[in-house]
Amino acid sequence: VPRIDCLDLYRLLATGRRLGAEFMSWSPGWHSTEGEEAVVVGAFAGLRATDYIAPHYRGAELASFVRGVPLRDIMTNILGKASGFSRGRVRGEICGPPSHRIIGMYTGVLGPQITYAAGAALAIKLRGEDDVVICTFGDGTANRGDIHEALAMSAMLSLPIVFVCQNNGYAVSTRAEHALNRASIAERARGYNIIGERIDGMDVDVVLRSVSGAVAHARAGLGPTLIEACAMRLGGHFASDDERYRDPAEAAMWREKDPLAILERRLLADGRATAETLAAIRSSVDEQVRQARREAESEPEPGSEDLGAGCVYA
Ligand SMILES: Cc1ncc(C[n+]2csc(CCOP(=O)(O)OP(=O)(O)O)c2C)c(N)n1
Ligand SMILES: [Mg+2]
Repeated sequence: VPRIDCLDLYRLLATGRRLGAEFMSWSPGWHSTEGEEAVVVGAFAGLRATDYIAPHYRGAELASFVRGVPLRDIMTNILGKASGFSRGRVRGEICGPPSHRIIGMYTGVLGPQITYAAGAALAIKLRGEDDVVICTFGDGTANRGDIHEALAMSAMLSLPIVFVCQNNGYAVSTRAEHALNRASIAERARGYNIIGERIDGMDVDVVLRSVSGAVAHARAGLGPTLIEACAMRLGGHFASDDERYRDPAEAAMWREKDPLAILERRLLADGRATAETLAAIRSSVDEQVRQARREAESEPEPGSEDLGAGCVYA
């Protein structure tokens, strides 16, 4: 397991939570990562800078932050500013900057990104490098054909890739249990003769440990792993979802296992942090997000020159 300072992990989780709150108030269409921060942080925090990531759209803003993209850049891109790395052309959370080796979705279609990730893993193998690719996707997206194509090819060619299903219990209003016929996604690994593991996605230490093992396996040339990280979408599908399709008691029950609270309780119990230290981290995160928002808001909107010749239209 990579050595990551436990307070740094806490800061990453807290930044994810705070960023989500910021975007929820900004747009009624925002898809919140609340409850799934441990999956995103645990999946991406232990990587080398030269590894590639292809993050699921829900949590992609946090994935960029974990990769070291400055908050201000994440913010300008999501607010659609001309200075954002997509210059306001693509929905800002679904494509991180390629400079940080982030493979985006580039359209709203869920699934194809998984095959882009397998393609990146093939490129690494053909070049004889020892980088790895981590790809995350939702439980709903797991029922697309793309994942099977990517698994089949990655298993056959022993590609250096880790597939992490971010199972948050729902695809919009469809329960994962129902859509998956009460089966486990991790179990599918057996059909491809690769390792499959179903883990607690609310505990960042568990996710980090499991993904690190799979990364070491992939780096050693032993091929892909399929991890199913079980978490819960604590809010609606998007900010304005009235969630009439589920019992409010469900999310309330899962809130007891809030990934921030789990880490917080552990750090306090082990004496690795005091309540004051953690509160100070949360307030510095709060200030950084506010500052990034202020700076991003003052950036200019894209103009027709950002859509003209050489850009979107030839
Ligand atoms: C191919 C495709 N089908 C349908 C949609 C519409 N859609 C957007 S988000 C979403 C839910 C996806 O569920 P899941 O993969 O579990 O991700 P989650 O939203 O739970 O993070 C759907 C169906 C889409 N974007 N792409
Ligand atoms: Mg889902």
